[in-house]
Amino acid sequence: MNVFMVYVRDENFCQLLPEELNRSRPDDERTKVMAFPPLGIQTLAPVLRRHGHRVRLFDTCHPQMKVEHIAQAVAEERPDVMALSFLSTTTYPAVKTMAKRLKLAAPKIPIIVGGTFATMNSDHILRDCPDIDCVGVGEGEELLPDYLNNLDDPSAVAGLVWRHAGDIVRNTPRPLLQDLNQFPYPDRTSLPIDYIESLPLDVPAVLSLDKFCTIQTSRGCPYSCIYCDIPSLSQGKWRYRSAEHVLGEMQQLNDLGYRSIYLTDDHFLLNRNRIGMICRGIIERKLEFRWGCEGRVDAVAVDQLSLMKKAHCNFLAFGVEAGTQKVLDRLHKRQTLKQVEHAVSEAKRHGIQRVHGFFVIGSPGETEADIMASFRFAARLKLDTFGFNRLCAYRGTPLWQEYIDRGIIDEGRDWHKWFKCSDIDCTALSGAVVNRVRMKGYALLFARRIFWRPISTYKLLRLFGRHMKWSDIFKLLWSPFRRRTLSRKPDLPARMIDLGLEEPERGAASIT
Ligand code: B12
Repeated sequence: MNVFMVYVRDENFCQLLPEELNRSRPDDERTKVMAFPPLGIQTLAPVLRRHGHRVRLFDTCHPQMKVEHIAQAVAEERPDVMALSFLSTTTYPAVKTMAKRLKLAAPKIPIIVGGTFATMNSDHILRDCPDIDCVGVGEGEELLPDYLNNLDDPSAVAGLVWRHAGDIVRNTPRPLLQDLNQFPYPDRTSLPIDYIESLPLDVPAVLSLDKFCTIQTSRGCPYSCIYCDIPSLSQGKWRYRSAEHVLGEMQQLNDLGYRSIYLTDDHFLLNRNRIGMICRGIIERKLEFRWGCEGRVDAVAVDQLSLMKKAHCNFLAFGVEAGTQKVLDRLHKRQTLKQVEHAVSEAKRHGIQRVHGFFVIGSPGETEADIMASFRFAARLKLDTFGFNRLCAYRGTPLWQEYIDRGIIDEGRDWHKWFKCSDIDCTALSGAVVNRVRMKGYALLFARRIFWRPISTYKLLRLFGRHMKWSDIFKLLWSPFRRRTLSRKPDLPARMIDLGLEEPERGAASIT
């Protein structure tokens, strides 16, 4: 069969590289984009090919892979199936637009969607979007080939949610995959795109022009932080590929010339032995790429950090979240400030080049003093980079459930939305206050950093300066202090709209 696989993404999470950096040679057909590669479709394409299907990949970050181009290709090539893949709530509107346009181009060709958000909202999506024919719930490696084999009998496909005689039919669920070593390595060559290692920000922050890709070595996380939906998606389990299988893929990437790799694992740092085996393998095979990953602070062992450094790990991102134990406990983070300090200082002591801290602000129960305590905490830590984002509630998280229980969110009407806590929760500070305190916090953090760590600050700026104009670096540094103009009004829960509380600040004060 001939399958079109389309990765639909949020436009603000990708950016074309500036013209002067985009074409290395005049005959270069490839486009350079600052974005993460679409690992979902890259993973599924070779699996389908192994089953004898032909697959064509599209990624909407490419200037010639926008909805109109794909619709034209559909009209010309008439694939047997169109499979749309997307990650999050934020992309759902774009997916609906895509499905509508592709259906117009080829009304009889079935459209199946999959990915994290689709998995969690399958019935809702089918009720909401007539252009989508079915949803593949969960992992696609076995489900998608099974679906293609049973196009005439969708009832035979475990994990499929589909329409039949006007009803929505939910087939028996498909269990989580047990053996992740059985699949071919992702296809990173078909798309005519070079993904560029960058900071995921709204100014061009290119880190290097080396060949860059992502890799997933494990799935899931056993913890239950209130803002994360991974435990519900992965049923609280952590599954992993063997070190050998991972090293085989890394060897291939090394031989293909990749020199920068980012692990998208939910929690790479969970199993020390496995990290040890992978790192020793990288060293023994003399693989040349640098790599980065994310993880919890309580899983880091000193001996592994030194080995990770030797194996060219140059980036480590920790979910720090907050600088007060009170907020960490409210988020069910199950970590202490001491553990954070230990992990960050050990990572720096062992020479990890860039250690990043993810923080959230505007959490329920958090005061202005708590936010400033987080900034002061960040200033004390030897972090190289940091991000302070407003906490959001996504469907499938314990926090979302709490808001349903508190009568703030109406599951039936709000399922397709996501909310900043500060817009909807009266126990959180209002958005305006959070933004004001954040500016103050950043000013303190930057000042302390320049004063206490001038050399590392200079080195970091020099790294940015290799591929960025100084005006862009200045914009990057200035961005936390810019007044934010909303590109779109924030989503509000249906009940707040019913009550006419469409100003988040007022709504937050009176909904509960
Ligand atoms: C890497 C990553 C990113 C990268 C982007 C990656 C990219 N390709 O563009 C960056 C950092 C930019 C990012 C940004 C955001 N992300 Co993100 N991200 C991830 C992360 C950690 C890994 C994704 C990944 O590479 N997975 C590996 C591949 C192999 O898995 P997959 O794509 O899910 O595909 C599998 C299945 O879903 C299925 N499948 C996929 N497509 C299809 C299609 C069909 C037809 C079928 C049948 C099956 C199928 O089969 C695949 C193989 O099993 C996930 C967490 C996670 N575990 O998924 C969060 C995650 C998806 N992100 C999340 C969020 C919230 C965001 C942001 C909104 C954050 C923000 N506030 O700014 C943005 C929005 C990005 C967007 N929509 O474009 C949430 C989504 C929650 C939700 N319900 O919406 C997640 C789940 C994290 C979390 N803990 O909650 N993200």
